[in-house]
Amino acid sequence: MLSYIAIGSNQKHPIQQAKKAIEALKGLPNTQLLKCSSLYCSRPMGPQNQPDYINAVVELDTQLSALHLLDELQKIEQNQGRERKALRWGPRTLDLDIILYADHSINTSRLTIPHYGMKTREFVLYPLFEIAPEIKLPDTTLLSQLITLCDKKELTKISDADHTYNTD
Ligand code: A4P
Ligand code: MG
Repeated sequence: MLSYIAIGSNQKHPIQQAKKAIEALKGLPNTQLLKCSSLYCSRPMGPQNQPDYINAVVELDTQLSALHLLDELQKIEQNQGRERKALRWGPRTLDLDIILYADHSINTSRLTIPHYGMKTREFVLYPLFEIAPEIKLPDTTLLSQLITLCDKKELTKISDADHTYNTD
């Protein structure tokens, strides 16, 4: 299954956190990391008294079920010191969200796919567009259409693209 994962960090050296997460994603069982967007810097969505975020999106080819993939992503978040606090959209060392999982629509207590915020977040849509400009959502909406409706705000690319990872 092709799946897209959004990476977000704004604590404890976010660039390093994002790079470390990409390395961890390369090591997921029964999974290959196929593409990785540039790293982007974005203004915080939610409380404004927190640092800017580093965001990126990766493309995985995985044999894991969506739930098993979520378990693995949460392990990576824990390994990188993720604390879950009551404050909604508060700062975090690492957030890994499943944006898309093939063309599946999933609505369970633990998983909503496509991710509930993906259609309007510039820090998800633009990195995703960089690596998968042709894709459609399960409801057949084109990503290219969503991009035209989403203001880029202050999103800036901070590193060169390194699209293809050799997983040998
Ligand atoms: N969950 C349901 N669907 C999914 C999914 N598709 N992928 C459940 C991952 N998890 C999913 O997540 C809470 C629960 O969501 C999980 O246990 C899982 O079962 P969480 O990571 O503990 O909580 P959270 O991420 O704080 O909550 P939320 O509401 O998902 O936050 P968001 O939407 O991820 O927003 N500003 C900028 N610029 N960049 C950012 O990346 N991120 C956030 C967090 C706020 N502001 C930001 C950014
Ligand atoms: Mg999350």
